[in-house]
Amino acid sequence: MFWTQILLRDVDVNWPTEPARRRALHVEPGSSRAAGGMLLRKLPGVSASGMGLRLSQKFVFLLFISGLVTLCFGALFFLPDSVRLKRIFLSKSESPHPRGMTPGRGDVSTRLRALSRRPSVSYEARTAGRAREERSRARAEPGGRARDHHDHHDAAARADRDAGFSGQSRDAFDYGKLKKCLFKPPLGSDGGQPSDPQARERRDKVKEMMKFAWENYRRYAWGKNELRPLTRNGHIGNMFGGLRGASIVDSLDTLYIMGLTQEFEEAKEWVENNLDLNSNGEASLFEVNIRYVGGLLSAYYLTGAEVFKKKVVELGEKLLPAFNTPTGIPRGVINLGSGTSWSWGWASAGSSILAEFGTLHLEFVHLTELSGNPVFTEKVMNIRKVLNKIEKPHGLYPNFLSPVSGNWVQHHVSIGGLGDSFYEYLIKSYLMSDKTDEEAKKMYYSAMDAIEANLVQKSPGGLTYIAEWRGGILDHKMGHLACFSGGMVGIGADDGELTKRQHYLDLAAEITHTCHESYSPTKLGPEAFRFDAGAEATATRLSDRYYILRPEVIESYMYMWRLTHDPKYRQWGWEAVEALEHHCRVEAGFSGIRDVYATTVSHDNMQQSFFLSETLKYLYLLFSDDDLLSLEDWVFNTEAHPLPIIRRNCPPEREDAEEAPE
Ligand code: DMJ
Repeated sequence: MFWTQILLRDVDVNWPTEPARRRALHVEPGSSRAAGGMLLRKLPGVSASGMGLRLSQKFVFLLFISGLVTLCFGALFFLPDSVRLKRIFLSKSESPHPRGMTPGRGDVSTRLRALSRRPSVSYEARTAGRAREERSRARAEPGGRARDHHDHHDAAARADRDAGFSGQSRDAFDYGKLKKCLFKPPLGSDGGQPSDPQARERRDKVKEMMKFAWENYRRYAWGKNELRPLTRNGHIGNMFGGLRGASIVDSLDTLYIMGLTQEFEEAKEWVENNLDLNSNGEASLFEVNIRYVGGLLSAYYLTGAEVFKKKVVELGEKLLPAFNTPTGIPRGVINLGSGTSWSWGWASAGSSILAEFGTLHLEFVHLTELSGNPVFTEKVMNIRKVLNKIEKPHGLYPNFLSPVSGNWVQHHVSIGGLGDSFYEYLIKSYLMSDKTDEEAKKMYYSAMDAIEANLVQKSPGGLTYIAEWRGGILDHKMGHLACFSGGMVGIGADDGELTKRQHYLDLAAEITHTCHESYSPTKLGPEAFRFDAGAEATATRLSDRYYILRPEVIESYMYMWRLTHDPKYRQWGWEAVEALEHHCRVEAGFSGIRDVYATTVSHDNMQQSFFLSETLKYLYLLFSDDDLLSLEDWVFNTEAHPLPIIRRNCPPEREDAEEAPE
């Protein structure tokens, strides 16, 4: 029965609830699943010998018998390699999935690989031949690989998927074409050096901060995930499933764009020789994706160094088993060694978190780009499908969803923690697709309508904020995390309805202003601030007063600067630099602080990897010219790793151009 269930599940990635699954195993007239159910039935009026039957009855009986034989024979193809019968029917050189029987979505081959984790050499060798054959067939088709977003991977990609990708030689991703089709060189005409002398000086200061943070990490915590700057040692934690070097991978692109060449080379060498992906711990799918997958992707796109591509595709494959749920909505935690996945213990009723499964899209689409393997894009497109199917209360997306039933588990809505980057990835998916992903666009602007109608509020003091929603009741609180939304609403302004563009830009500016207001008196902001009981963007609970070097407010300054060139954003960014220097810089690195309102500072002894990846990068970009990682060419993932906009065709003016010069 087990393999029958696999076969049935394979047909429909949106596998229904447990009772529905049980129902589906019984006969449904006209259903392709009926054969299994027929076995359980007696044909009325048929004697055991089959004698004395009417012609039509004989015909039905014969049809049934031949169907049964075909089914049994077909089933042999899905049995594991070691099953003896299969060896009788298949010669050694044949693929276990002959052409025409290649599993479709849901991908049995992936599933079986996930169970055994290591595909046998003979399996890879067998399928690689087919992959080559299909690739050449695909190339011969008119339009070749670059036809369009949805079908360009076609047969070649399907075959490659079955063969497994990492470590194999395959048609190279056309890195030269990517570079050629950028409007601007990634590092700008002069590394983004600003002409304004004050901005130049401030940018140099940020670079010095990065160098200081990096050197201390290197000295005291090299190879560990994060630096503990007070105790001068490394922190590993339990978010990355045994993976190490989170600060290294998160820093690669920051070091590169800042021109810290020697540091970048060291980091690259570490990735090459020491980033061991064969770890066996429990990882957060979300964190590994945004930091490791995002960091490696950016490093590849900026430098073209193959090592990053190879590592990132290999890592991406290890994340796939998390999607093996009845709905295809991934669970939050995955063991990178065994592929077993489960939900966070704290997530109600085994649910998955909106901000986690909704923050995979950009990276997974790029994994498909680099590997040619459509499975990554299929997985995230299926998440969309599930989300589009279910009813949304007042058009809002609650934060908890069951990966089993595909239903919301609790009606808590937030643009801050648990929800945040889901919304961010909708608009960024649209932008990253070169504005072709209309579905993402539609989802983003409808979500914005619902957020504006239900969550956006004005405080008595005139501050605009985005409240949280608990089953219809507003909680007048905004988290530091929610402050990314100033930038998000800003970058989405241009593609909104014509009549709403200015409104979006104003809203973005108002949110950013509110978040800046929360940054007093130390000029660093609390984890959460409130707008009730007389509070105006202040933390009223002791437990909300900490600051862990988070980037979101500065991120919004950076986007608003690029969109408006209003000098106040650079000024606010500089205030943050001074505050970081004053309150967070210690002898051996930067540390978060426990209370942003306290006059005597208390450090939390942690230099978060996102401080190097995001906070310092956004500050550096804020004081740089706009052509450094131009928004015309790049979209930042939620960990500030730049990913290129995917252009199916070069802009006409770049068609015959040389590669964008450095
Ligand atoms: C980062 O890892 C990412 O920005 C994520 O989206 C939210 N939390 C941290 C920074 O605060």
